[in-house]
Amino acid sequence: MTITLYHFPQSRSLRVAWLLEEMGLEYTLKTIPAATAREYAKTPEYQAINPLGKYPTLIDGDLTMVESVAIMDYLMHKYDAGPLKPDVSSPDYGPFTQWLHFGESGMGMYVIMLFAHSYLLPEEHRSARIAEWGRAETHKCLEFLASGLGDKDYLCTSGFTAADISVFYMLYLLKIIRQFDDAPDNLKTYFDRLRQKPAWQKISAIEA
Ligand SMILES: N[C@@H](CCC(=O)N[C@@H](CS)C(=O)NCC(=O)O)C(=O)O
Repeated sequence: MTITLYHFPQSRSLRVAWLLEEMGLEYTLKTIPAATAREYAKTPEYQAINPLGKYPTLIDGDLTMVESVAIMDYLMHKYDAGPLKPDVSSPDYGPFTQWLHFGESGMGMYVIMLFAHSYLLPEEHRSARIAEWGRAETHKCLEFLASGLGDKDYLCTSGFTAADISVFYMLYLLKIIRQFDDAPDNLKTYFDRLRQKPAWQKISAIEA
């Protein structure tokens, strides 16, 4: 079976690439340069595999999947995730599942609203009210995450898991748009700890 990941640097495909590295799976990375990613997403070639025109897309044999966290879940169930996914019998399993999804479903909308209305959109299309709403809701998410982390090194008591990869991506986006400076101290230390991971260093160094 050949795994192929369509990757656009700085996008959510980083989550999947990081997990593939940590799991030690063989895969082909199709990196689409950031400058042409939107155009490439509209081509018949890419539309045939992802009509939404988003990244990531994962192909595993006959299977094509979108949605970064769903892809992570799939990979961890299909292949040996080792300690990256606590066993269902472990007390960590519930928190693990919560944080894995919180990274996208819980935080994603607020972080993206803040991202879009303070950074991504042309200034004339930005709304200060939406940015403020996104900032306030993101702040709540960060406080919640910080209390879940407490004084642990990672979200699960067992150690580093895929849940850390999932939430890290949102912290990374906040860092890019300079909205992470007021984050709780334990989250800042956590972010610095995660970005030292060799697999993150490898995939985040891939040029756009
Ligand atoms: N919920 C989806 C979101 C996918 C998504 O919005 N990806 C962004 C990059 S992070 C994208 O492809 N944006 C390009 C565009 O919207 O044109 C996931 O987690 O995979």
